[in-house]
Amino acid sequence: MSARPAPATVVAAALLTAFTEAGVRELVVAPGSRSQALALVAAELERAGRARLRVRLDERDAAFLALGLAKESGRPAVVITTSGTAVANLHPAVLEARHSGVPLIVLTADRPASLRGIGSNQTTDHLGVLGGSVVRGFDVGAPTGEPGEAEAARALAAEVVAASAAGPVHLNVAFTEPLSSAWRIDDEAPPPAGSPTDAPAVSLDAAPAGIELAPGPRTAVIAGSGAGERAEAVARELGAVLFAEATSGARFGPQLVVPYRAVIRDEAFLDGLERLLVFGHPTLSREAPWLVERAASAGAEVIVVRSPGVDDYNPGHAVTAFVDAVRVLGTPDDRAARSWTGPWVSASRAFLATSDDVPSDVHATPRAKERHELAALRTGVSRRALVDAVWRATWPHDRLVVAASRLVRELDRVVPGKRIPVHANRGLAGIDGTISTAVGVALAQQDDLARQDVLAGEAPPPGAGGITRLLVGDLAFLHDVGGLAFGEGETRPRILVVVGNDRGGTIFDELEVAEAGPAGYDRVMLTPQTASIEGLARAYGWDYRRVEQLGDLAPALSACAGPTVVEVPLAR
Ligand SMILES: Cc1ncc(C[n+]2csc(CCOP(=O)(O)OP(=O)(O)O)c2C)c(N)n1
Ligand SMILES: [Mg+2]
Repeated sequence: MSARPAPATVVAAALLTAFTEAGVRELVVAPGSRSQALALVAAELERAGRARLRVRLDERDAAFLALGLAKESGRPAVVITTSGTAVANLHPAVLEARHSGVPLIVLTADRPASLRGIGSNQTTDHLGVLGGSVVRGFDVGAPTGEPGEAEAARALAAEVVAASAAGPVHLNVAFTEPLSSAWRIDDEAPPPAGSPTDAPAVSLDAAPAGIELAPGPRTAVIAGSGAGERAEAVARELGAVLFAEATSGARFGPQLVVPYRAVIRDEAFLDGLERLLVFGHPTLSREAPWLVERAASAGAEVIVVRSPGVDDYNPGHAVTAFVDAVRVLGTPDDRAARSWTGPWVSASRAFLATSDDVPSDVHATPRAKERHELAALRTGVSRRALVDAVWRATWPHDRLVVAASRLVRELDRVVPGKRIPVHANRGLAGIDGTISTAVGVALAQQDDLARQDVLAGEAPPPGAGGITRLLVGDLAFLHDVGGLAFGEGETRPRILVVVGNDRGGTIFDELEVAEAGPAGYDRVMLTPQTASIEGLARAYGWDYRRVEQLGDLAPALSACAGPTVVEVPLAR
């Protein structure tokens, strides 16, 4: 290497240090030659305690890991890759980030423009690959060592971080030989005081100006994925009923109505409804979009509270108003509010009381009850019992991640109110990248670096002592099995990957097509599988537990010393 630093490294250092100064803490690298300057600078930033670095072989996993880190931390996370198909592997996570408004920054290394379109090795149109899926794309020519390149790179990094407030951003940088040179952070000026922790984080739920609403009209609030606690507060302040999906982060409080599907179909409810508010992205029922259309056609006000960066939720184009935020003025009249919400909240309590797995007549005598309970503990685990146990085991300092599966629908149907943080990739509801996303959530939750005090003066994050649980089906588990891999020497978080193994995609069994039972249904829809979940877990160095009896489930879900797969066989 020459004594003069390579222009590639000068620009890589300027970009990445500027990212950290703008609030980025998490860097994820997948290996490659063209991206070496970026990767080596990232390693040096980690060594100096200026960022956390995770390394993943598979770019799809790297990108979903960054997605999970960004979702949980609310800060942009950066994923760094080389050129060619590596960039295409980022696409699923970029799409999910686009449709759920997550600040994901993808930084791809490229050959210079002069080598594109002439059959050069590993060269394609990177901006074209991700172009339709990012909120901004930047294409930067190869650094040549001209004065001012580092300053321009720093300004660009700040622009990229700002743009990521609305969703995924692509920064494509060309590099020519020499592709890197040695670089130590000590060569640079020290970071500005307080940086990077004092830098503004990009907030996923920034509260821009919105409308003011008064209690009075009989109101229902629907909370979809990403709605967050604000939806519950607004429902309470308005004296409204709250229909909160299990992945909304708003499924709690006195206004909550768990069996919301049935209530939405109830004529008495529909006749009474005067105003409907929607927070987040409802995806788990047909009833929510149906209600939007029905309420609007019956003359009710339908207000959607926008989520930054994502398409406005507008089933049947029926929504009457879109707003950025809601502020409630005044307090509801207690009697009027109770007469509106009372019947539905009572119906919810009755539903929860009777929807227990244990039939009520077994409580007849203590002996009978005891016998029944013993028998129940020895029975296999039902889907219902599994989702219930995972929900019960999770507390506010924990995190729950839920995959796209029949299990998330079961969870949404039955679990009671509980104020716990839940994540799910409901932007596009893919079964890809689920393990990687959950590992990202766990790492951000447990934030070891903050506890080691490397980033001076920072208090441990709220979830520091908790466990992340992922509830996932067998096919989604197999789809992202590579997500079980950790980079060498990296932090292994407390994460339980709970696999409901019904040996195929039984979500499709709930469709009309399954009832007809056409020839070939199992082969092409259910897609049966018999892989060894234990073998895969152990191959990646994870602990493994298998739970066959209900009585063993709760203990298996409460203990977690490190990455653990819990397999729960389920009947189809
Ligand atoms: C990337 C992607 N491919 C396909 C689908 C369609 N899909 C939705 S759920 C599912 C099967 C899930 O099976 P499993 O994970 O075993 O969960 P189960 O429904 O059996 O509980 C499939 C293939 C999808 N959502 N995303
Ligand atoms: Mg399955």
